[in-house]
Amino acid sequence: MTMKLYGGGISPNARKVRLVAAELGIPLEPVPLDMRRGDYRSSDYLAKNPNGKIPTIDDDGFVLWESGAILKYLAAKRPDGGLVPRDIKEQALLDQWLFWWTAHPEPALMQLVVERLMKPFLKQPSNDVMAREAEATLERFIPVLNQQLQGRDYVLGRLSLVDFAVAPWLEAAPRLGVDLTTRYPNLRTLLEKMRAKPYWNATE
Ligand SMILES: N[C@@H](CCC(=O)N[C@@H](CS)C(=O)NCC(=O)O)C(=O)O
Repeated sequence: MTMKLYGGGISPNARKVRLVAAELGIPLEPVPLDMRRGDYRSSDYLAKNPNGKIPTIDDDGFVLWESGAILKYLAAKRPDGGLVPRDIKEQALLDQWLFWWTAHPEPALMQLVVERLMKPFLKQPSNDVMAREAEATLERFIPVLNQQLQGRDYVLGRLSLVDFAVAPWLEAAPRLGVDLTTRYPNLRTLLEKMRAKPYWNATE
């Protein structure tokens, strides 16, 4: 049975999943959810993901949420796919960058999604203080990634899950009122490399 992916559209977290699945040749059956219709909070969907967030996958009855966990699951299904290093120290570095990304830059970017996309979409007032705090967090942490990419093609040197966690957010950043690719040239180069993947546009 084809693996189902709940949620999609412009969500960078859902896009991570589509991109890794495409890189690994894992077919996905998209199950679109409409936030305005309340699909994220329907009892059927909350039974799969009690957070009422996307993405969630259903692999023949095995349900998994949290995009980072989903990426690791997909990679584990294709151990020869090359997206997780075999060496345990390199694996630990992959986890370091994945956890770092989801602990620091991503929540700040998510805050900007809430203030600058979701609230206007739902016709709710935005909170400028929260948005500025998110920008300050990005100012602190994004240079760390830019530095890591100095002299490297990808975050770990070779293509890995980390690049798929980061790149959809770099692409989404201008819509959130932050430009991470003009100010940080190594991030721009990374995004250009990811955009050159043959499946990039088809997974939008
Ligand atoms: N840490 C979660 C974040 C999931 C998340 O916040 N998804 C957003 C879309 S990118 C969402 O569902 N937002 C709706 C909401 O928060 O109600 C993951 O990586 O899967």
